[in-house]
Amino acid sequence: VRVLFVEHIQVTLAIEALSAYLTREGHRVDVFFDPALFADSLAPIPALAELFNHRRPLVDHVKRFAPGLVCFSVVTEHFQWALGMARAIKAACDVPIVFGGIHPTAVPVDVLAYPEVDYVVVGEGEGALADLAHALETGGPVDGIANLGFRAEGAVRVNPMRPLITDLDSLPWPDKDLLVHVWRPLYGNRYHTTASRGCPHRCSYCCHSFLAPAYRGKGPYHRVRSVANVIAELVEAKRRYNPRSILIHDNALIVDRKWFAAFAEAYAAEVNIPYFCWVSPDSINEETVALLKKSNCTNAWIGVTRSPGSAGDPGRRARFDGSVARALDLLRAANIYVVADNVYGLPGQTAGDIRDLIRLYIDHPVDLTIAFFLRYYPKIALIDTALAAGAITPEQVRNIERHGLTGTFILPDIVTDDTARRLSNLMQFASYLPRRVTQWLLADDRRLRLVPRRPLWIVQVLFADAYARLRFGKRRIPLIAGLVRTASSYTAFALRRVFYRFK
Ligand code: B12
Ligand code: SF4
Repeated sequence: VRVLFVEHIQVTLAIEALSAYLTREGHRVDVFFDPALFADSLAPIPALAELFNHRRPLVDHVKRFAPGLVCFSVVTEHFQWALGMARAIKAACDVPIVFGGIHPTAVPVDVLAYPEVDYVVVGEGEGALADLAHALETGGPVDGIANLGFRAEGAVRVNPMRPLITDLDSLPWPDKDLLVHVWRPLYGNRYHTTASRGCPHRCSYCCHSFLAPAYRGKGPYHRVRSVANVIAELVEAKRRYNPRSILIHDNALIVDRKWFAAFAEAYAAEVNIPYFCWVSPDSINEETVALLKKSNCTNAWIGVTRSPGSAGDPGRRARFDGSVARALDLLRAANIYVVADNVYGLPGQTAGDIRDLIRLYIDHPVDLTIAFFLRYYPKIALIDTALAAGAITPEQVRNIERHGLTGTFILPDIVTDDTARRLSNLMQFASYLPRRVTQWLLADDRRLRLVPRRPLWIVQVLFADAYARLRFGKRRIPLIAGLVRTASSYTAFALRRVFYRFK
């Protein structure tokens, strides 16, 4: 059957994975990319988003391609966008629409309450989507398809999930050609991939806190591709796209050290393109840093929730003892660009915790400190803690689950306390400011008022780039160049939309 994916802002691995799988099964796949201008949670401007909306071009595309199935991969904050697009399609043509991805997986019944959605797929989508496409093509029944949710006789039914795919090598590589004209300019010819599925950790604000229990009894949750399979994909990527860098999206690349040692050896020998990856503090030691360095890892992201030694971590992130500081120092000593990722607004987190983080970055500077404000996504384990602590109300939970209303991500709408806002800004500069200045500001709440309370991330980008230029020279000035590239890509999208001629 002809299958159309509708893609929102980012080129996602999920759609590339599903496209490759359906193509191998003999279906014809196409994609419609909506840059969703001004609709991103980082800079939403509703009036402009409406002006630049891509509903009409999408409907034209649907009429032209005449799909037998339209697919959306939905994260919570894009749920309303996806519904709007689905509604536009339904108003113009009679074609079945399926929503898959993390949001429908978490709350399938809530998603199916919307009439514009015909089916949901919960969990891993390959098998269920192929079964659905096959059933629609042959006119066969859909009601027995594992992982599928649908409406039947006035009620919603969600079938049990099939076992997880244990042999990831059996899957085709992501279909990078699908949106190569988008990801190459948008990401600066950076190739995205992943070597595993699942995660060994269960941080309470993350999807794995509810996905892993939901999959209990369905096979091992954290699965890794063989080194040979990952390297073969990257060698092919090098040949085909000659990427500037590779971004490995695994939640933690170094879990099995033996696997990573083999990967690093093979990568250095056969790929050797600079790469970015996520590491967890407890996986970092002299040996793993040497392997990262040897295999040409230039940027490492590391998740930090609280500073080392803090008691009781409501985020339940992986172990945080002295390993965080040590990991930061080892990575920096190896001349790897270190990005420290922090979560603010956790229930029970205090201004004192942010002060601890600032002290951490004074003593153990990093290249970039990112601070994201917690958002409650449907079914994450932290919701129970937050409800019990009165940090959110049952009505807010209902709105998140039913309508995908999660609030903003980068603006501290959850943190209303001015001191916390100022501290969060100071933390983002703690690695760049002279330590005495930071210590002076930190020592007294009256001095802290010199730090603005509004988010300063644009200023931070300028500082971070200047700092990187000093540390690494010209070869790595990642942020401004990235922002300029993104801005020019989106301007091109906007112009194309302005001059779009309706069919
Ligand atoms: C890598 C990643 C990213 C990368 C994506 C890079 C890329 N080119 O793909 C980047 C950094 C860009 C990113 C951005 C964002 N991300 Co992100 N990301 C992830 C991560 C770590 C892995 C996702 C992935 O690609 N997995 C590999 C693919 C193959 O698997 P999959 O996504 O699980 O898809 C399978 C099934 O879900 C299903 N499926 C998925 N879509 C569909 C569609 C159909 C029709 C069907 C049938 C099935 C189906 O089938 C797929 C194959 O089995 C997940 C956490 C996780 N481990 O899942 C978070 C995660 C998805 N991200 C999250 C968030 C919040 C975001 C952002 C909204 C952040 C932001 N404000 O910018 C954006 C949104 C981007 C977008 N348009 O989707 C949240 C979503 C939570 C929620 N409930 O919405 C997650 C779950 C992390 C978390 N906090 O728990 N992300
Ligand atoms: S380590 Fe990262 S991906 Fe894994 S559970 Fe924690 S936040 Fe989620």
